[in-house]
Amino acid sequence: MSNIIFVLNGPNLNMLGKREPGIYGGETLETIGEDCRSAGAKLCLEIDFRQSNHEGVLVDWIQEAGSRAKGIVINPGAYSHTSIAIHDAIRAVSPLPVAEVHLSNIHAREEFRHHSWVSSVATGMICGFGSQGYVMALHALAARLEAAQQKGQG
Ligand code: CA2
Repeated sequence: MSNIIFVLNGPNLNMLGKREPGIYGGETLETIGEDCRSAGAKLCLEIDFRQSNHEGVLVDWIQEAGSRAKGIVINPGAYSHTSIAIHDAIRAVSPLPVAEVHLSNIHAREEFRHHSWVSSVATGMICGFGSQGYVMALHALAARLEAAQQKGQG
């Protein structure tokens, strides 16, 4: 079975590269997707890269990952700070490994961004390294998958 990783992106991330480059960098979401696919190819991961502005769509995709994927990388955008539905969806696919990623360091920004409902149910969280965080997350999931497959659990 192939090692499919869903890379999910939440609201407004389709605007990357068009506005606020000082906070989020100059890369577009399309080039982040290309970075993920080329890192995935080296790590023997098949990348399914998606973006939605809608909370319920992200919940549907997390549920779909529960049956089709070996892991999730998710940047839930502003839903990180508000969404119990995404928190519950991630719990529901446990023990599927989930890496939460933020381009910016959410702890160095406004107070309302300091709490994420996703972090407590994610396997781990990377923030503040820009688009490189997605590639770091893929490396972390690949290492975990490799360890599980060696133990016969993958
Ligand atoms: O740092 C991150 O990756 C965030 O998840 C980005 C979210 C923000 O709400 C989170 O607190 C942290 C924002 C998504 C991107 O929003 C844009 C808005 C205008 C122009 C470009 C991007």
